[in-house]
Amino acid sequence: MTKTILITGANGEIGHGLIKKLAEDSQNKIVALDINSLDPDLSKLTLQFVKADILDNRLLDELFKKYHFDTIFHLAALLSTSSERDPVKAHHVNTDGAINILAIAEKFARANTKKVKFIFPSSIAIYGLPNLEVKKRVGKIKEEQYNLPATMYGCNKLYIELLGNYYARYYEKHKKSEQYLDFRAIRFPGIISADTLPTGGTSDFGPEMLHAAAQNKPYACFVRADSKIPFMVMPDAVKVLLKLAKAPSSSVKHHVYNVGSFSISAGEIAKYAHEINKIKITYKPHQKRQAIVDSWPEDVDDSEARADWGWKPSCDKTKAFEEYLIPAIKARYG
Ligand code: AKB
Repeated sequence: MTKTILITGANGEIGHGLIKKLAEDSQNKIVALDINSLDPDLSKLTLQFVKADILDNRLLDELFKKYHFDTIFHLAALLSTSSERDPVKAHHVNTDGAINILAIAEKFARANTKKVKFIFPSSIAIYGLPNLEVKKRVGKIKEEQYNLPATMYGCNKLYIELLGNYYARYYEKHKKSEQYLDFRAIRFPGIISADTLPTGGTSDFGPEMLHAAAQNKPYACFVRADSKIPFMVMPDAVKVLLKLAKAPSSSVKHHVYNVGSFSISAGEIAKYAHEINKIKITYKPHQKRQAIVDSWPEDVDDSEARADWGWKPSCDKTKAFEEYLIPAIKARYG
């Protein structure tokens, strides 16, 4: 059956992987929205590309009227480091952008008596561990623990999770047995892609180090070697978004899930980078960025996602580096 899908922030890292995967099924009609131009090879995979601001309500309204979206992947956001540089702007882009689109999606779902799926990439940034001792002790964090973010980005993501929950439940109340806005969120770890580099995140030291090695450039890492957080490779990030979007409502028992793959320190990533090229890697911790990474959990407990809708990453740590990242990044830079 044909599905119309809206992807916001389509030209970002996840957007790249997601558009390519969704376009493999000709039944998926993709409308992509981004404030920047979309790469031409992606643009041709979409029904329409709209260059616009996520805060442009009138335009969003028109798009909903025209396409009657079945599913929305709301990817548009400023990442954690960019958000710390301009917290007020981050608040506007991240939370105002989200409430606009949530409210419009719900309005159209209700007006057309049609269920709309809203898939939202939240983040491990919603967690805020008070110190390294607690971080070590907690280990694999559960969804309900330490929801006290240290960053504006984390606050924004946590609030959007709550907004999604609000809109989904609010409309349950208004139309007893039907839930129009089907809000589903994933708390992503850091993501590493062989094809693209992130901009403005704090988990960026992982992908940056590997891509620097492939270009034979020295790398000054902005966190200590022992800084450890969970990561996932891009193909698994796309896989989990699609898996959650496809899961039957009966198996999605919560609005928000942790999803894990592997946990790794900057020092361990450096060892893998050296398998690409023996570049010089130094550690020059940036006070604010280090504090952000220290406040994020070492790993996530994703047993709910595994039990409820069968989440299972394709890559463990060894497979992620030896079979995907190292060969693909080497190939990318020749
Ligand atoms: C960031 O570093 O801001 C993101 C994230 C962990 O959500 N990659």
